[in-house]
Amino acid sequence: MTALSCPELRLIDGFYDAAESAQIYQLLHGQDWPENRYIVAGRQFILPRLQTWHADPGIRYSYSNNLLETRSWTPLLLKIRVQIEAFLQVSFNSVLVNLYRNGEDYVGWHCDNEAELGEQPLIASLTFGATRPLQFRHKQTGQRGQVLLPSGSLLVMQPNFQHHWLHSIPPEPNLMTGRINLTFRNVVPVSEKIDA
Ligand SMILES: [Mn+2]
Repeated sequence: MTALSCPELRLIDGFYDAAESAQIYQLLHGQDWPENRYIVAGRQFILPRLQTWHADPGIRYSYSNNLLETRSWTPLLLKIRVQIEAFLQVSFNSVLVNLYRNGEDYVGWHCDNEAELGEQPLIASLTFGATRPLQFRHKQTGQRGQVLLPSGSLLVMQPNFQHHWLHSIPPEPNLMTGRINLTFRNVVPVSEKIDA
């Protein structure tokens, strides 16, 4: 199964060209990365990747608040946000930055369906650095597929993708180079949730 047969995924290859992508990777890689050991309910666990979370003032996200401090936008992240918003005609108020340092880093099967993302979460996912496959698995049928995410590509996860599919980035033990992934999200502010 290819991404084209998963109608809830749209891949734009070369959203950034190779030179821009390499520069963005280097700049993001040089940011201050926090420790990836977390204490949850008194137990320590190690996240198999490094993460930072950046959001507009007042935006809270339970996933990140459990693990991560909220950072403000850097000029680079803001510039990319503006470009993605203009291209997709969608607004985002936050971005989760993931660094997969090499093929040992991964993310297990999950879907991004936290309540704060609202009923129709559209997520824009940018890749810089190593090409990794995003695997997906249908929640009901078990149907599986994958899409390769090259450096500079933009993957749009349409809202129903989170409803119907789980996704993962599996480990690749022989891969020595890193991948940085930006996932732009729109988190519904707490006050709007109360009013809704
Ligand atoms: Mn995800």
